[in-house]
Amino acid sequence: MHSNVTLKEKKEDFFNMGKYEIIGEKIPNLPWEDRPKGSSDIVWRYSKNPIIKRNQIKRANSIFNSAVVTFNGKFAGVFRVDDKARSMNLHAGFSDDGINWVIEEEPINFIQQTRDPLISEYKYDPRVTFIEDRYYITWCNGYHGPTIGVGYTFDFKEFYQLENAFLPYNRNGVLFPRKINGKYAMLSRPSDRGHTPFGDIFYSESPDMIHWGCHRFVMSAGLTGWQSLKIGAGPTPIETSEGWLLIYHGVLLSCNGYVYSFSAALLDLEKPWKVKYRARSYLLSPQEYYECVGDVPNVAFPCAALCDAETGRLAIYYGGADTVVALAFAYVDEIIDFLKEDGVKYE
Ligand code: BMA
Repeated sequence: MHSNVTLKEKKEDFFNMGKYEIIGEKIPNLPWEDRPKGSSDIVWRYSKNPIIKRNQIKRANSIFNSAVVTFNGKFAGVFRVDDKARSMNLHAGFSDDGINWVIEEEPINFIQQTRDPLISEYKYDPRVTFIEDRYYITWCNGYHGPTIGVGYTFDFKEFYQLENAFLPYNRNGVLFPRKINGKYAMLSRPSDRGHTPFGDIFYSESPDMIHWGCHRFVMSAGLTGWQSLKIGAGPTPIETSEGWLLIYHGVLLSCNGYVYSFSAALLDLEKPWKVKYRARSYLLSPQEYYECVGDVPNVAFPCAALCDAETGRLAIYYGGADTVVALAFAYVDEIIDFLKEDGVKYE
C-alpha cells in the first residue's frame, strides 16, 4: 500500500522559535537529552550510547552507518548490516522512540525498476530522504566498484531500485529534501576502487532521479587537519534561512591510520555548490570507547539527522568504529553560530 503523505502534510513551512528559520517538519517526539551540565560542546553524545549494538540481530557482525527518518508519527530506517560472512547489506528497521530499534533479520529485497537486472555486489552506508511523496534511499552500491545506488519506498516494506546515479567510482551520495530549481539534487564524492586516499564533494542534478548531470564542484578535502585527506556528505541537508546546513565527515591520516570526524558547512539555498561557511574545527571526533574500538577504530560516521523545526533540536545518528550506531544531539542555531564564529566565510 502506498502512503498518501503529501509534501504539505509532511513539511510544514514553520518559523521556529529560535534565531534562524528552519524549513522542515515538526517532530515533537524527537529523541532528546539535554546537554550535560558543565559541558560546552555544541554536539554532545547520548549518555546511553551506543543505541544499536553490533549483534542486535542474529546474522550481524556489526550494524553501523545507518539512516533514520520519521514515519507515521514514529520512526523507520535503513540500516547497514555487515553479516558474519562479512557481506554488506541494507536492512529495514522500526522504532517508536528513535532510540530502541527493531531491525529486520532479512536484508531488503529491492524490486528492480531498472532497464535489466542491475547487480549489487554489496550495499552500504545508506541515506534516506523524504521528497514529495516517498522515501528515497541512496547508498554505496557495488557495481564493478562502488557507485551510488538509488531506490525508494513508501512504506518500508516494499523497496524499489532505480538505475545507479553515476558511473563508478563514487560514494556518499546524499539527496537534498526538495527539488532545487526544478531538479532533484544530490551531493556525491567521486573516488576510486579501494580505501580512497582522496575525495572532494560535488553537486549534481536530475529531472527524473535517473539521469544526472550539470555537475558542480562544492568543496575539497583540506582546509584543516581533521578533514585534510577526504570529505563526504553525511545526513540529508537541512534547509534554514542561512542556507543548507550540511553535516559532513572528514578524514585525517594519522601514523596509525584514518580518523573519521564530522562537522558542518552552510551551502547557498539556490546554488548549493556555493559554500557560504565551512567549519575549521570538528564538532565530534572519535573519543569515546565505542568510537575508538571496534572493527575499524577511530570512526564517527554520520548518515542521518532528525531535526525538529519547532525547537531547532537535532538528533544525529552516526556509526561508531564501523561496529555500532550512536546518537548525538545539538541545536541547529548553535551549529550555525559556531560556523559563523569558527568557520571560514566564502563570498
Ligand atoms: C569509508 C566507508 C565507511 C566506513 C569508513 C571507515 O570508506 O567504507 O563505510 O565507515 O570508510 O572504515
